[in-house]
Amino acid sequence: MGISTHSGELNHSTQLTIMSRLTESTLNSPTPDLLILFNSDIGGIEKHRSLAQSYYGEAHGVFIVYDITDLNSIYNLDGWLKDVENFSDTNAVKILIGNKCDKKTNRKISIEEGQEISEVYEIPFFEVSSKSNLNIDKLFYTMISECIKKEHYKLRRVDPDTTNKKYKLIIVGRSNVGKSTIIHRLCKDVYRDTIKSTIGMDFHEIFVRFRNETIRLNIWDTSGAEKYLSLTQSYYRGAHGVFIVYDITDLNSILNLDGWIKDVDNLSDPNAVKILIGNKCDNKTNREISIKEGQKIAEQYSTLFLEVSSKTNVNIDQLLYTMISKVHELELGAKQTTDMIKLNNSEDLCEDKKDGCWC
Ligand SMILES: Nc1nc2c(ncn2[C@@H]2O[C@H](COP(=O)(O)OP(=O)(O)OP(=O)(O)O)[C@@H](O)[C@H]2O)c(=O)[nH]1
Ligand SMILES: [Mg+2]
Repeated sequence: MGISTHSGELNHSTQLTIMSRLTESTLNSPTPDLLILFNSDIGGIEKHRSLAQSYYGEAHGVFIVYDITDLNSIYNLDGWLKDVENFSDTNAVKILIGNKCDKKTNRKISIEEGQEISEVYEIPFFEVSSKSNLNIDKLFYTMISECIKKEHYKLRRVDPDTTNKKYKLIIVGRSNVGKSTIIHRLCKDVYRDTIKSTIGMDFHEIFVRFRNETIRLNIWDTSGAEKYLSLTQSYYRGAHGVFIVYDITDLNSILNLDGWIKDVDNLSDPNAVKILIGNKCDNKTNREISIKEGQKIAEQYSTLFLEVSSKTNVNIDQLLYTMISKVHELELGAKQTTDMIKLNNSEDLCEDKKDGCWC
């Protein structure tokens, strides 16, 4: 694959060296950027495969490339994609690329086939041609903006503080969907595989920095057991945000979502931010609920939506960031409305006191 870079156009013959050039440059860089995997010209590339494996851990983004004119180039794609999954950071941005899309007459792999592969591995997909400069800018723009977004979502945890800003959050959903493991990941940044089923309610407090402010988060982790339902119901009041969780590997976990969401609507503040979470998205082989189905449910109930994995730490930062920024946004909106009401009232007052007005 050729890539347009500041140093000029790189053509097909240089492709074998690009990866090592890139990886060499990452060696000297404190924050390595992107790792590019080429899946053509297999003989030479196989040698690089083990070299690549040692760089995955540091990469913020990985491009996995095949050649749309060469069927062989997708035969061992599975191996590369498995390597990426096993060796790279779960938060690294991955993009599948079908290169040489200018060579229409020699095409052996259709766009639809490329899309199918990308859907199986749940990564974005682009067809590009470096020769005719097709989609190259878009590809790099997508990669870089996704990498920046992921960095942006990281909220710094800080020591307890006497801040006045306190958000109450509550997490609900059927038993075993992974509520406690999500909260554990959010608060302690670790995954515990053997968490005991929650008895009644657990409380966690963390402090995070958000837009130059410290926010105290009071997080209530509820039990999904039927017998604790009325206890959970008594905790919605005053909550700024509610996480409603289901398990993407368990169809039963969405069956009674309606009940949970009705409780949230009836018992929490009308302005409470609601996020529907499809947990355990690492467990692709046992998936029973697709992303599209999750999105549809979220639309139906007017909630935000994210698929996460507390096990492999996928989208957990984004989850907390989204919740806090939405609560913050609403708070700001409410404050502006209050300020406007105050202003209007003072204008009324001003009208009343036309003579000798001092306001
Ligand atoms: N594969 C996978 N398993 C997970 C994930 N999150 C949680 N689990 C597993 O799901 C099981 C239930 O997790 P919990 O966090 O205890 O579930 P809960 O919703 O708090 O359950 P209750 O407290 O009984 O309401 C545990 O065995 C976890 O290891 C995940 O992201 N991926
Ligand atoms: Mg629990």
